[in-house]
Amino acid sequence: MTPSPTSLTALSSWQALVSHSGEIRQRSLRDLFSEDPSRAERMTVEGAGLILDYSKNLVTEKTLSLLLEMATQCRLFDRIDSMFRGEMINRTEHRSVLHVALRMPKGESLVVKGVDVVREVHEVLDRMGSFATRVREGSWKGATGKTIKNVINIGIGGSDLGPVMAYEALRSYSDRDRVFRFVSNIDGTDFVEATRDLDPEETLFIISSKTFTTLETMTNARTARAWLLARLSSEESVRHHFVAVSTNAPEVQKFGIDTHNMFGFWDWVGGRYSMDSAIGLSTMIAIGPDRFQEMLEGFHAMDEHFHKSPFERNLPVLMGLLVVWYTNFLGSQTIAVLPYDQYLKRFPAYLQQLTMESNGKHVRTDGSPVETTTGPIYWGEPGTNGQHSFYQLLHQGTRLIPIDFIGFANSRNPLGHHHDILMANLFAQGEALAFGKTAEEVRASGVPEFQVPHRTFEGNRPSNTILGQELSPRTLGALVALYEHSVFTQGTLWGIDSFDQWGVELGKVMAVRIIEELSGQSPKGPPHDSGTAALIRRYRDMRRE
Ligand code: G6Q
Repeated sequence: MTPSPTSLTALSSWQALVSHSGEIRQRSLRDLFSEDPSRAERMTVEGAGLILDYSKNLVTEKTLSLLLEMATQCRLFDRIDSMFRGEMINRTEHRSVLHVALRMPKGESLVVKGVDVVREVHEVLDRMGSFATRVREGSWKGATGKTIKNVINIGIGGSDLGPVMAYEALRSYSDRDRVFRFVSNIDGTDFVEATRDLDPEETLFIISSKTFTTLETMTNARTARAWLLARLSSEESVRHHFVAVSTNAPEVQKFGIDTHNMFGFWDWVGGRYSMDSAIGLSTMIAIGPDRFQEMLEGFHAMDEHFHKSPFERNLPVLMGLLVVWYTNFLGSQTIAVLPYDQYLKRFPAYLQQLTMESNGKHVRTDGSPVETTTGPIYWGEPGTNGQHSFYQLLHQGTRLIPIDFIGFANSRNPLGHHHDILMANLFAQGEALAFGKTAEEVRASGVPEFQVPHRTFEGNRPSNTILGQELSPRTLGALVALYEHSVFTQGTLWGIDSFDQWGVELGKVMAVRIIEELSGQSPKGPPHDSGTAALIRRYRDMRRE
């Protein structure tokens, strides 16, 4: 039987935080900063090459000590340690959760159920390295002897979002002689647009699917095979143009992919925690095995920091606790992630899965209802574009939206003053949001009276600033691990299983049933509601063929 998680709301720290939140609502960041000139210095921590300045949050020393006490009362350290030891903490799926083993250095060992998983990880990494090198050097040829110039990853969810995000983030390190594309959507447009200008003889498909049964991926994979065979009629050519990343060797073989060209991983790697496993094969081909290794080192450095640093200086723990603070005590519903780096344009989309699939849960590990609101909605866009769009609501809207600003001291593309202007905007936004502009200040600047309310900024809008040297593979690894572990911290406090995703099942099952009906088969199972039935009828009437 699954033991009941700690009752969060019964904890003394919870009760104290409830009453303390009333005090904090009366405080302003202006006051907190003017009362304590060393606030920013005290509330800045460093780990794995990243700096987190959390001073512009609606917290005092007391808030932090109560949040840290709550983490201790929820036995956060034991849970972290259980994950690192490979215990079966994903209880609803009876699995260990060992993405941290994917980035342990060669030579270390972690034995789970009698198997040294680190050794297995490095065996796969070595095979990936040889394959990636052959593609990069041009010695892996297509069936007609042409060099591979195009690499297309076909996958969805965790088998797509990480690879796309990492490719975009590390594009400046990538092999510019090759085209990298990603097909995920079942919408045929995705495949057609990704391949329309490519030569099948020069194209390699990586079919990335842990299960190798996912409807979208397998449909796209079969379409890719037909596209290839329309040019190269021999079935034999498939093995030159398709490789697989999967845990399901029999299905890979059935598809016609040589299992020598399959790169495996394990049931203890969750899809959304898999970009540093073999699912990262496209990343490795793009940036090369050495850079991929640097990315793993960045992940590992943050893992070590999370496992070994005291909570009060622990970046993921602090960020996770702040999310719980805003979500449960100050009533915020969302978190905005605003990277001031164009290469991170897909980072918010990646984080949406990581955070919301992990912590969008309504029951706890023992099946009992959660006691509090859980996973907030994550969203975002790169700065400065967002400033000319939704920042109005951040500055003067009626909602409390904590923000994570992300920026780097150095640009990968130094160009005149661009980078200083970019970073000036990041710093200015954090400052303006926190301190605003009072009516008196507005008046003093000569604004006509009728405009004063419109041009007043109440401030007190919280943000974190995450700063790194530059967006390198190592920094990216550390940044992703920072969010992975922040999610884990939040999930532990809420007592939920952050590693399952049962909520995506129902819609999948219902779609399969409706697919049959759209192709003319009579409905099976219980009747649809009248609205859905009418939509299906209308669609069939409107469809051209
Ligand atoms: C992630 C989820 C989910 C999964 C996709 C693809 O944590 O499990 O997004 O990654 O459904 O699954 P396959 O890799 O099995 O095709």
